[in-house]
Amino acid sequence: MRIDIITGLPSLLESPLNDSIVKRSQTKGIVEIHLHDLRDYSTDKHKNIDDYAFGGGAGMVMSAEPIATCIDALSENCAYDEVIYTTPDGDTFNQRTANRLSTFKNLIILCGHYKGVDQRIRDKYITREISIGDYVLSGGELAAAVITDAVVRLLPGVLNDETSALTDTFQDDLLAPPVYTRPAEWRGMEVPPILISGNGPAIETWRMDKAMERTKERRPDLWEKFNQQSES
Ligand code: 6GU
Repeated sequence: MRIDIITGLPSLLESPLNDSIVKRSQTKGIVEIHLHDLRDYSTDKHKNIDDYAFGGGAGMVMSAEPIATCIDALSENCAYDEVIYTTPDGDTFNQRTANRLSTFKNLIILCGHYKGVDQRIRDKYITREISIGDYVLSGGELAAAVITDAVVRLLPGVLNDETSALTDTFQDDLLAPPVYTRPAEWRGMEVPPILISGNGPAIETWRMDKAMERTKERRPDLWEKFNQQSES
C-alpha cells in the first residue's frame, strides 16, 4: 500500500509515522508513506498556502492552487483509490472505514487546517471526508495519523500474530475482554484461575463472556448492534 499525506505541517506527522508499528511496516516494505509539504507547491514568493475568506469572517482558508498542483503531480505517477480530506464535518471514522481503506492500494490524505480548504478542492478532488470524532482539533494532521495507524495495522504481515487484529475491540462489535500477564499473583491480586487452567475452549468461552459483559455495561449502543447481528 502507498499513502501520500499532503499537509502544511509535515513535522506534526513525522513522529507518529516513524515509530512503533507504522514504522516497522514501512521498514518491512508493506506500506510506503510519503509526506508532502504544501509549501513546496506554493507558487507565490512568500510560500503562502492560505488566504482570507471571501465574504469576510475570522480564519484563513487553504488555497486551491498548491493543493491541486500537488494532487495533480502525484496522480501522474499513481492511480489513487481515494483522495481523503480530514475535516471535523466529515463522516465519523470507525473500524469499518479502517477495514475498507486497508483493502486499497493507493491513498491520498489531505490534512485540513485553518478554516478548511477552498470548497472547489473538495468538489473537484475529494472522494471521502473523514472526521475522527465530535471535537475540534487545530488541524487534520493528528486525524491523518490516527487514520494511517488504524489502517496500516490491518495490512497483512504488519502484526506478528496474524489473528491479533481480528480479536481487537470493535472488530466484531464487542469490546475486548480483560487481559493479564505474569506474575499470577500480584500484590495479593490473583489472575482468574481459568486463564492458567490450560483449558483452551473454556478460556475462549470465558473471554467471550467477559467481552459481552463489558460491552453490555459500557457500550449499550454496541451491545444492541451485536445482538441484532447475532439474530440475523
Ligand atoms: Cl479530521 N480535523 C479537525 N481539525 N478536527 C477534528 C477532526 C479533523 N476530527 C475531529 N476533530
